[in-house]
Amino acid sequence: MKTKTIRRQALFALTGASLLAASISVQADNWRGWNIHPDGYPNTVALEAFAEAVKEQTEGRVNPRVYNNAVLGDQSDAIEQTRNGALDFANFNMGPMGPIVKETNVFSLPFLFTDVDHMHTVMDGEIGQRFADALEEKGLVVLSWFDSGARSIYNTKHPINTPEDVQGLKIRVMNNDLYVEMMEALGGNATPMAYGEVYQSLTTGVLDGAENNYPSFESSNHYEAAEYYSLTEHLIIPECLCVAKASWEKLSEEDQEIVREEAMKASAMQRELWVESSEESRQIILDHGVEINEVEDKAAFQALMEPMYENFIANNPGTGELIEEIRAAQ
Ligand code: GTR
Repeated sequence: MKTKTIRRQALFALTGASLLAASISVQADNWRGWNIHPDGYPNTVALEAFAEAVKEQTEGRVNPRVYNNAVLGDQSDAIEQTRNGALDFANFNMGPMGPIVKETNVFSLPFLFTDVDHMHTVMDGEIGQRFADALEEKGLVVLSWFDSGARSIYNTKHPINTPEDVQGLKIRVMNNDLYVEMMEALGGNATPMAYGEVYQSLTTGVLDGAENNYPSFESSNHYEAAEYYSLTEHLIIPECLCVAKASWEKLSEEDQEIVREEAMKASAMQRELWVESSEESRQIILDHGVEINEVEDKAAFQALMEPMYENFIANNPGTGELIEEIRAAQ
């Protein structure tokens, strides 16, 4: 009899505890975060540190979880899903953002920034804030800006030294018409494709090449298929750490402050890791036997981009001044 009562009391206590747990988890914002990169990539490490710190600092009120390797969908889908609040946060590249937030297309103009430091100066200042405002109007609250180095062309055929070397190559580009224009101006055949499909397309010969920075060329294993990496450095594209506006607005001011602060820390961490990781990736690629070449005459590539700039400015009023402002912000 006695044992039974104890058991019943224990059962009751257990039910009470699980009810309490259930009510806590109802109150907690369980955030789902989209990430295209694998484990160990600088962005992944920074996003995971962000998730952990937010959970700790908000005492579990916000509980973010990062889903790696684009398992929640390709980048263009994920941007839409975050805009409509189906996903809560993400690290997005401004390339595939262009078709959705038109203002960000300016970052897809080749050779816009002179180097990565220039990009950071612009994004961390007043001009960057204007882009954050444009993204917010489309449902994405920018918390901080990440690095994504400079993108260069790699392919399975030969080193690229001049635009003539690009002639006829089937090159994957990110999902944005501006990259089709860019590649065609160089004489290549542009193929827009989701990141996750590129590896197989390179190994089966559907593609001759693609373009990306060191850490992505390495972590995607594209270097196993493409043995020529030519440092065209034609695109330097900022990335954001952003939150769905719907998720953001549910937070108290105090929690918004915590989340923003942790995102700034994550950005500092990502930028630092980026530098180390680029060097490590370069070494892995070289050890594998990939031929890396400097491109001496980048001016020849830049000259072919002039019509693209002219079209862009003609089709997007006000961007001529903006481009000049960005260029002057050194
Ligand atoms: C990476 C970037 C990703 C994605 C990818 C791609 O460098 O970080 O967000 O844009 O390139 O080429 O699709």
